[in-house]
Amino acid sequence: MKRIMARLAFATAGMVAAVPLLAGTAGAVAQDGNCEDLEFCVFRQIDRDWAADWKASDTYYANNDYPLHPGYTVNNSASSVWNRNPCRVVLYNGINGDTTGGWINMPSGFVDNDLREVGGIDFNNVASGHSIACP
Ligand SMILES: [Ca+2]
Ligand SMILES: [Ca+2]
Ligand SMILES: [Ca+2]
Repeated sequence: MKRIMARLAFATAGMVAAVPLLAGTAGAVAQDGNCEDLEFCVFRQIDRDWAADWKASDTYYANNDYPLHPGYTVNNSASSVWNRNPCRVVLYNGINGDTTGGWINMPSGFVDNDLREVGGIDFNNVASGHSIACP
């Protein structure tokens, strides 16, 4: 299942070369460290432990700690992901939507429990932001 979804994500990655840069950090809803329906979540640990959860885009992880683990930055530390948002999410290696170091395109429902291998690449400990891209 994981492999199939990862392959799907990368099959579409080439078609979004011009990734829309959405305005990040809406921040209207507080993060609580619980990955719930409608949220996009990254996790510091493999197998989805230590969640950082969002309902909006955030292209700058350097000012985010894991809500239940203060002092542990989200930036360059995610090891698994779960997209529970109804829209596609693009996860960036770079801050402010920079795709230079790569990105992952994740349809709604996308799960990867170990970012050390996702779609043939190592995306462990590099994610620095995401955009939620609704049609
Ligand atoms: Ca939550
Ligand atoms: Ca942020
Ligand atoms: Ca990074």
